[in-house]
Amino acid sequence: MKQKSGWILIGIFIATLLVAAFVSSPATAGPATLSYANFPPAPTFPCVQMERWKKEVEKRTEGKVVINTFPGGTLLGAKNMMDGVIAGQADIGCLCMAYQPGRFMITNATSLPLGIPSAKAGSLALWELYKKYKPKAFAKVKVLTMFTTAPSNIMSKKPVKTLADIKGLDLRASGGAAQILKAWGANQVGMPMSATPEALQKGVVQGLFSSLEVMKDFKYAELCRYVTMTDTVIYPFAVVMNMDSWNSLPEDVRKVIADMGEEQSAWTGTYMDAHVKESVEWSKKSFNVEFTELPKEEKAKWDSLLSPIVDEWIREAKSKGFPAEAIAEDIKAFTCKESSDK
Ligand code: DTR
Repeated sequence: MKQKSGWILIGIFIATLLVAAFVSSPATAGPATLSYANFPPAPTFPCVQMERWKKEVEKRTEGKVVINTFPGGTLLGAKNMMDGVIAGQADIGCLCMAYQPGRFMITNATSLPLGIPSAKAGSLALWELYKKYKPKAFAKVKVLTMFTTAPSNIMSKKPVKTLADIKGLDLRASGGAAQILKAWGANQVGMPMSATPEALQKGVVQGLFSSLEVMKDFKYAELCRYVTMTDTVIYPFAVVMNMDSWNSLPEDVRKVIADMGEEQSAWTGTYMDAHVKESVEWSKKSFNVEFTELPKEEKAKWDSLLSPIVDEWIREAKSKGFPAEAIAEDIKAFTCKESSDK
């Protein structure tokens, strides 16, 4: 009898060891699988950069990670991206920070009219800004990369050549860009990019204010036959990861991913700048879209309406306790450096 219970105890001991070994070594359980949510449709630039990142991470981690991508808001939408990732509804999410202006005060300052000339310069300046200030808004997530669009221009169903033409015109924009439209006298209508095709189709808006790659990617050229070049303001994006998901990854995988932050930012900016050029050519060729450069005098009038925006932001950000002047100066300095260096 004694011998039998001894064997039972040994059996329980071995079984416990086996279970413990299985639970504590996820490496033997196969690759880590991560979900990556995005809000716009697959052919658009936030998703193109997502697929490039997925491919590179899977390659560089040699099969230790598998990333399942969810474009088109199939897992999380434009406005619940950040909170969805924090809550663990997706491991990774790509968000346009401009859609939540008050939430990301520091990084959204890049969408002030500060003269960012390209997506590449904007992306790298934004990444530097993030690294310098490490904003509290991101304390609950691991930030994987940040990037910006190319500067925004007006795409519309009717020609806009003067301030009189834009007065009262229903145009769609979000965040910092929204303020700019208001300053020019447009009737600004706020909504994420993912809601814009329907609004244009139904005539809720007569155009939009964004980077020009959307003329091709969303086929807006079909409806908006006029573009007014303002080259004003960029929209900032972030890619964030759930903190528990991040902490559960093996050290070497985390290193590969962390080391890709700046590279992915530059890659996306470069892709965006080239794709805007392609989209402009495509729009001219396919739909005979008319592009208007504002004459110098007219442009000066438009620019002068924007000058109070930065001062107003500085006042507001300061009242909330942010080092507002330093942030604005840093954005200008980082942009200058990135425009001349790279
Ligand atoms: N300009 C911003 C962001 C943006 C630009 N291109 C795309 C494509 C897909 C989603 C968002 C964006 C905007 O107008 O929302």
